[in-house]
Amino acid sequence: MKTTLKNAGSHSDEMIVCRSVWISDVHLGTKHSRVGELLEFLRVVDCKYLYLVGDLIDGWELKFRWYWHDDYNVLIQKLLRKSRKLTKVIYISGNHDEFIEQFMGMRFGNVTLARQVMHTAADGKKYLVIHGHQADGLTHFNHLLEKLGSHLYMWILDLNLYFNRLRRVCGFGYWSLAAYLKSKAKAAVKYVTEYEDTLAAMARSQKADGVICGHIHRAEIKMIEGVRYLNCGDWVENPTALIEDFEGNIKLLRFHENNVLRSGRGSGSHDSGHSHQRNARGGRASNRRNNNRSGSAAANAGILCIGDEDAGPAAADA
Ligand SMILES: [Mn+2]
Repeated sequence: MKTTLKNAGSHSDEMIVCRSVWISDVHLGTKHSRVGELLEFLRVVDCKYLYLVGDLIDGWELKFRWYWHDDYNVLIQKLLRKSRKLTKVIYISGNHDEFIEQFMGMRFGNVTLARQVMHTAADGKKYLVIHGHQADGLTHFNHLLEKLGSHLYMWILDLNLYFNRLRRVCGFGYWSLAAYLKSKAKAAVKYVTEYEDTLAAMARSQKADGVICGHIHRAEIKMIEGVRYLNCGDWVENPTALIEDFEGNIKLLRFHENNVLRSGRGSGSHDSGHSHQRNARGGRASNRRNNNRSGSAAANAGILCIGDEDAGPAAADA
């Protein structure tokens, strides 16, 4: 898995310069975490806001069986290094890394920890950024079932690994058993729909234009009754990321099994944004927290607001 992104599609040798990046569900601590590919991605991406939308570290799995690869340290160092430079790194807690919640309010380098934030895109649109497991409590999952499900899921991924080795030997391409099972199981389909609707409702209740989440390992961009629903997927099964360009367009990138980063579905139509080379750099404010400067303070009281300092038509100096 050493192929680089340099020969990825038509953007050869280019950096992906963009305003924001969202990734989630890296699940460090499980052997299925695609850290190598994530490092490749982070090497070529240059952004102002980097969101880790929960489940970066899999505390459940680590508690069960300690597994810490050398690459994990490289990844953490890379994230910290980015946060010391020009990237604001925001680490949102998920259900597998709830333990970070006890550190809320503390600083790790320049990394901001939060349960949820309100992101203002370059076009002034507001997005609630949240891992999404909070919606489970509102549906029908209980905690025990959830943990059981999580182990079953790991087991299916194990099975998937062996199965795909066999497929490769026989000359077939990659095929995800987990994705297949999820698409076939009626309960899973119902769960996903309920999940998406609940998240969209959460965004609506906070007067946001959309929601950006993770948790269900299913990358997606769609409209749900007037609210944009964006799920940044995962780095376990199908590595994906959401990226925002300097005009506020958000699109999905899929980092495929064959190591090609391709643009996926999504309403954002721009290419990877390198035509807007660094035009937001000049206006970069310091790394101070900017939760005190919100034009929509009434609607978003108590929630950390990020990105509003350089958003809106006035700030988009393209
Ligand atoms: Mn999760």
